[in-house]
Amino acid sequence: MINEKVLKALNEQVGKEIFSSYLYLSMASYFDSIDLLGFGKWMKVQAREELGHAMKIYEFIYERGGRVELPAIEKPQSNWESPLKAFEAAYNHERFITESINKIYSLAKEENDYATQEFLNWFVKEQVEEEAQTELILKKLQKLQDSPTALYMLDKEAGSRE
Ligand code: OFO
Repeated sequence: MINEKVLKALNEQVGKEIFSSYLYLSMASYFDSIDLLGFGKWMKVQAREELGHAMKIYEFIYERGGRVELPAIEKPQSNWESPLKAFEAAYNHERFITESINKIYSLAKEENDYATQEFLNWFVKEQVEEEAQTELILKKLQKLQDSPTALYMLDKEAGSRE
């Protein structure tokens, strides 16, 4: 049976992952609305991955004999000043998620919940990737210096994400 405090934190994390998906879908909609369809696609792929993260935790909770209770999901922001600002927000959001995973990890350690620590190792690794891939695009956007050609190229590159 899963530890009650850890279960509560995991349930909250399911909500955070679903919110991540919601936020990235909102960013996809922002990019599609300004005809940056490559970034729009990138964000849609990301939104799907986030739902996958939520489901991974969902299944783990049931494997451990817990009960999933979904929290309320807040409305995501729907507009950004620029592609750069949207990616800045995406990068900051990933850092927030990393912190949240780390906190659950610490809690599982305190509660001697070895199974959850083992389970969270996948997320710890995944967050390294998620931060890195978002930061890479952010850095490229910072270097554009308002060049529409460079933005077009970067949009095209982002659109190749499967
Ligand atoms: Fe972006 O990794 Fe889940 O939230």
